[in-house]
Amino acid sequence: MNNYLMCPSTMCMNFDNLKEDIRLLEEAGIDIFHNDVMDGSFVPNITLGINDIKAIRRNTSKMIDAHLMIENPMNKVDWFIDAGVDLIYIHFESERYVAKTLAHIKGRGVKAGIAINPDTSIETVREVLNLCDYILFMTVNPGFSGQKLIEFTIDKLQRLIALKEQYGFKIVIDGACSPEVIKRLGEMGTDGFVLGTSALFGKGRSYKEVMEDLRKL
Ligand code: S6P
Ligand code: MG
Repeated sequence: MNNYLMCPSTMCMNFDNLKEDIRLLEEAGIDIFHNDVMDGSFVPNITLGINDIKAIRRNTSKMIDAHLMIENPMNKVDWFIDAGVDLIYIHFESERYVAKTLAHIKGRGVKAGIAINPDTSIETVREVLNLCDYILFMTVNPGFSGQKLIEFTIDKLQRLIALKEQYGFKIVIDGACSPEVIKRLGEMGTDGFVLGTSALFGKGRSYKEVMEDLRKL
């Protein structure tokens, strides 16, 4: 059994029956609820907001994150911390004061991380790696579920994995994490995966059955 951090993407959940869906995912052995927050400006889509995250928080004691795909997150991270998230990812391109924002998040006792877009180089984010507890490594352009993995990101992933020991961060992959991708990138040294339509949701089987197979990869 692997112990990858398995992070279901909550925007793929059944919001008609949120409480029960959370319970079923917990029972299936997931680790972190991954909450995609989009503002329709930084990315061309709008998804979860503060009230959705508060509802998820009320119904689980598991770790929950907020993946902020919004402009100028510095002004807004406190809203998410007050809503009870345990980990916040911000995008380097969305914020003028990245280090200051990461330090602020950590100062409030919450884990912090950056999300690295496919086009963003490690050199661009190098100065803030020492402030990151987690890195959200994007293998698709942010905005939508159900996309195809962008293959040229894998070379960069290899180089980021080589820096893990020096900086002590964990790497979570976001986008197109199918069972094949989880096996391949897990063997390379990745710590966790966001589970969306490629691995977990809409498979016509219970979360428990699907997760049992994913744990064997
Ligand atoms: C995309 C977002 C992701 C997706 C997830 C969906 O902008 O950040 O978290 O929800 O990647 O997974 P899949 O398997 O449908 O690509
Ligand atoms: Mg995400």
